[in-house]
Amino acid sequence: MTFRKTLSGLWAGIGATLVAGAAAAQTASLREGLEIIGAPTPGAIGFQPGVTEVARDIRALDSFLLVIMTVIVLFVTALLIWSMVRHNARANPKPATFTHNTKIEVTWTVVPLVILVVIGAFSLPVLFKQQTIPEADVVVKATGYQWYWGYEYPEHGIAYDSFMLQEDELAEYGYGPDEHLLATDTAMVVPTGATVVVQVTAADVIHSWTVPAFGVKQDGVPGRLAELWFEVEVGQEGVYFGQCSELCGVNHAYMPITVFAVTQEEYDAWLAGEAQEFASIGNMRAPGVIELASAE
Ligand SMILES: [Cu+2]
Repeated sequence: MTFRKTLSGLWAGIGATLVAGAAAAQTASLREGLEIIGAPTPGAIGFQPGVTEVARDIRALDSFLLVIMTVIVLFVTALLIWSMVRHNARANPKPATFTHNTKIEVTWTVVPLVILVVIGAFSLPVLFKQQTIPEADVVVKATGYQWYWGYEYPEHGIAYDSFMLQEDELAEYGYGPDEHLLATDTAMVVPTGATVVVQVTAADVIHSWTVPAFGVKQDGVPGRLAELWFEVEVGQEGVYFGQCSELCGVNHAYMPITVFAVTQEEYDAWLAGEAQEFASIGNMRAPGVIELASAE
């Protein structure tokens, strides 16, 4: 580890401690009124609830593909069984000698082609919807670090880091033991009913910002600024969890993502409070973060 890195780590530590104190108070008060919606359920095999249009589209696409896959599996299995019964050595002692059948060959080329076109016709619009970034109401920058996430609200001069809570810290922040490995000390806060654009990047290695209930996943690549968007439906105010989804080192499993989706009024109040807290501590930031920001 170089001296600069050590120094930057120290600064990050001091900054994080001060900011965590301020942000934790804000976060704790927001947490009280929020139900946990986007979380994994032990033993479940389905998706987490989808609270954005894209997430619901993805779930619909998945159900649609499951139907097509089931039909194909049943058809192929039936064909195999029929062929084993009908064409085994006992039932069919003298095998046929022909090697080509134009009708069948055309059929097994055209039918899969049609199936793929049908699948594409339903999946490409969802992909385009996901990848076409609309005009943002709220912009948040998410930076992946080994091993935590940093959030910035560039329009409001707010920046803080978000660390996973240890088991003995959960209760203090309003979480239960089930939220261990999911809950973080601070959270990304977004309003419902607004288009949120998240700029995703990373400071060291590749990470990936993912929240299943929003139907979003985007790699954060050092030196690049990628974007994703979501709009949490009004009425779906709650806590949503995600995970870093790109293997990024030894503590990859310990850099979860917490998002609070709150009403516009709560969001505005939080912004005002956060901005004040940051002004009062003189916008202390880790030099590493400042370098990254000014490099853009
Ligand atoms: Cu990671």
